[in-house]
Amino acid sequence: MKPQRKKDETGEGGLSRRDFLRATSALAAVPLFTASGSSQAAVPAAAAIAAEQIVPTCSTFDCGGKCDIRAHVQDGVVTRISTCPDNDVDPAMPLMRACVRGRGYRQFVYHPDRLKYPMKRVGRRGEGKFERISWDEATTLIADNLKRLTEKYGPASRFMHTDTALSGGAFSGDKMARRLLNLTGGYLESYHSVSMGNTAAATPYTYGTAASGSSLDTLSHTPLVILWGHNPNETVFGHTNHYFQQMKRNGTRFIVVDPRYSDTVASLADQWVPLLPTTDNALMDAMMYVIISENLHDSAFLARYTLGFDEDSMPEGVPAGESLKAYLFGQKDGVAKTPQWAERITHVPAQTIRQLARDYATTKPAALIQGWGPQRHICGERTARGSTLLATLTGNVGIKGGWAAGYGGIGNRLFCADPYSVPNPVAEKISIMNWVQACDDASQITPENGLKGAERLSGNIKFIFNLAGNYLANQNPDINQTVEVLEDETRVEFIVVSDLFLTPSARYADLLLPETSFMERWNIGETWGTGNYLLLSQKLVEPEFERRSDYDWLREVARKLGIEARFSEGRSEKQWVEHIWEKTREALADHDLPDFAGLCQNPHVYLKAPPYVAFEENIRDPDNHPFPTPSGKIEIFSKRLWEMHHPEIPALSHYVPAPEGPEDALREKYPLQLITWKGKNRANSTQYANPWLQEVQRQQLWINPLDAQARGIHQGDTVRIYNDRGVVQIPAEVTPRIIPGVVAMQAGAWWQPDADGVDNGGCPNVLTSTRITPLAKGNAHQTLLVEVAKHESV
Ligand SMILES: Nc1nc2c(c(=O)[nH]1)N[C@H]1C(S)=C(S)[C@@H](COP(=O)(O)OP(=O)(O)OC[C@H]3O[C@@H](n4cnc5c(=O)[nH]c(N)nc54)[C@H](O)[C@@H]3O)O[C@H]1N2
Ligand SMILES: Nc1nc2c(c(=O)[nH]1)N[C@H]1C(S)=C(S)[C@@H](COP(=O)(O)OP(=O)(O)OC[C@H]3O[C@@H](n4cnc5c(=O)[nH]c(N)nc54)[C@H](O)[C@@H]3O)O[C@H]1N2
Ligand SMILES: [Mo]
Repeated sequence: MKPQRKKDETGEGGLSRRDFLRATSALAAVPLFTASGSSQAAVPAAAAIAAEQIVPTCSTFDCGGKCDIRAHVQDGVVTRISTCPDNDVDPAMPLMRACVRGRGYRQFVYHPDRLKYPMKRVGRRGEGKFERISWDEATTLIADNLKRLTEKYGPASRFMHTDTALSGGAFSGDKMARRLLNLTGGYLESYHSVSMGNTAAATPYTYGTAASGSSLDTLSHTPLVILWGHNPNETVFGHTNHYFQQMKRNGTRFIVVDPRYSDTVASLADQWVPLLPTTDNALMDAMMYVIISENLHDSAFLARYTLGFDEDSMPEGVPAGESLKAYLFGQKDGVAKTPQWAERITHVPAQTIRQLARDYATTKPAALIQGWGPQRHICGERTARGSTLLATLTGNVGIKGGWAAGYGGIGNRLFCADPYSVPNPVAEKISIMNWVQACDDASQITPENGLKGAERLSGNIKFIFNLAGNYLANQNPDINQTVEVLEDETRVEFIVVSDLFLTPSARYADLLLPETSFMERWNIGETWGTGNYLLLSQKLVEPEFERRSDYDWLREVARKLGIEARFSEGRSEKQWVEHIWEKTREALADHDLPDFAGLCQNPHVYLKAPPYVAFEENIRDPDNHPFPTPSGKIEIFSKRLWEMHHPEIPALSHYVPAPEGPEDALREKYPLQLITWKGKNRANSTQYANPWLQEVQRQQLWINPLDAQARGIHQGDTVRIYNDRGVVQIPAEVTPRIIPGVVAMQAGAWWQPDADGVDNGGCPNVLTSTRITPLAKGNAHQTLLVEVAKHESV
């Protein structure tokens, strides 16, 4: 349910889309055309062969871009994937050419390992042994278990797992499964986006809302962009590549702050500033120290719009010495947050810090854009808020060409309507970080560690729907601990997984169902990040074998539960998609959208919204548009955080050493920090098995030559990466693209444990920790210490 989740988290959920719309839409007509005569001329019996159709469509996975892909379909088979050709480019629109993942979709959809039949577990849970059953048996098993477990344990024993693979589409099986559960008593919901939940929770303490992103077209004349732990060359995030490449050509200077020399550094950066992971706040603190001591801050802006900069602008009831200035100059702790101080912590040279601070503060406007990598850390909330303070100090909030914070989604984002959700009668919610505990011993979950809406849970999770997700095992932190709980069949009693492949999570299914792929279904693709358009995801080919869409079998389950009519409202999958489109047309009436038949003719619907600068009104007219914070101002110092009296949730977002960070004593045993990144060849673990994409990038451990040398590791050697939680074994890529003291591997590789539990797939979650972030109660996949050794020496 990512679109909803992101909508809610960015504070957009309660706002009518129409409130934001001020301009009309443009409809880029992209004809559905057939191949030219010349290509057919090469085929001898041209007349006997059905003409190739080139169908514009999009996938609905969870990567930020919904690219313009063109499927070549002939005789019911997708024969080739191409992308928007040069002669079909709408110059008024950002270009969304298919990336390497999009180009490889045929190898995903036609992969011989795809699941073909419904199957039920026959061995121990997790052993991976299944036998084929009929759909009738499968849906009876689901209906019977739902009835039995609900009667015995209540609806709050039913859980829908994180499943982002379909979150780029307006319609999906997981959305309809939630509907089914809600129509039959409800289910235990989880909150927190593992993607950006720490940013979403922290940003409102500065601005009153997390909806802090502007549209990228407002940056066309920004002379300086700092991408802070942001790698959009790979992660896309909407139209980033289109705009950033254009800006680069027009002379914008790009600086990238990242422990890794990412592909974005390679393609865009004029300067790379590597630092130790989790130390971003120290770098930010020192930048602020330089800016203030050199009088480069925007005093007029601070005086008019903010609270907490110095002792004269503090909220009432807070003792002296707590302002930003007092902290930076060490008024209380005697430590001035100088570049030298930060150099020791971050490993960024003091002179680089000074220059970075001066460049950011003296270039007007400047945009410091933070990705979500830095906030997927145990200190992620503070890092997210840190960038809001830098933007505030330099007066880059609410102005064209500036940038207020990390990506919170643009405030004028357009989504499809939601006519399918029904309220959940179960009030209690757990953090996504609590789910394993809720399967193991729910009595341990309290409001302090993540429970909302109740003081206690009534019992454990007994039933799990895991549809289009690999979070049951592969993507959840600390896999070994997770699967130990899942393997105990007396805890969770029934697990339904639907996927296209036998993934590491699917191995823990009691019932494993083969879903259709996006090419075999109807949907509407929605963007996230800074994209703002809708695309029809057309059904291109018929499903093969016994593959069925989740909605289709859910309908059968609903029938067996006696609620089919209420569940389906008589609509087929395509009819739901049509219905969603009609409701979207009503909600976006100003956009003059085509009807569904028109959409099928011209499947690319660009919703042109005017350039959007977050907080523009609050800055232009603060008297009538106060910030939605308690004080109505930008809160550099947050009294709400202050009142939490929590050492890891400071009222200012200053540096606090992270557990399993570079200052942890555990470094004696595990001296290297491990980070992961989202690579170009898959969306999380989706497409892991795609052979073309495996050729694009192998799963390797990036290790700096200094760290490799100290361990006798050479290029390509198999290395063991280990800590108290597990062992991973993959080849080493010895490269200066990673800062000394840090190693990195791509997220999303499939876990492949051998008999000793050593993972040969390169799944970082064998090593990651389940530590919960203090404010958001969220995930910290990126904060961990490991040691690395050449294979033979262990
Ligand atoms: N190709 C591709 N695109 C994707 C995805 C994918 O798997 N593949 N996944 C999608 C999803 S679900 C999401 S949530 C987004 C995620 O988007 P992001 O969270 O922004 O992506 P990441 O690659 O995790 O992190 C961005 C960068 O942060 C750096 N980083 C890590 N730790 C630190 C730190 O402590 N400080 C600093 N300054 N930098 C740090 C990493 O090296 C990385 O280059 O991407 C989406 N797009
Ligand atoms: N170490 C580490 N772990 C991480 C992260 C990290 O940065 N580092 N990032 C986290 C983040 S931000 C996210 S969003 C999560 C993502 O974790 P998940 O939400 O689990 O996403 P995926 O790994 O892409 O798994 C999606 C599954 O759906 C399947 N699938 C694809 N299409 C379909 C379909 O049409 N129907 C069905 N039924 N199945 C389909 C795919 O084969 C795949 O197995 O991972 C998190 N885990
Ligand atoms: Mo994500």
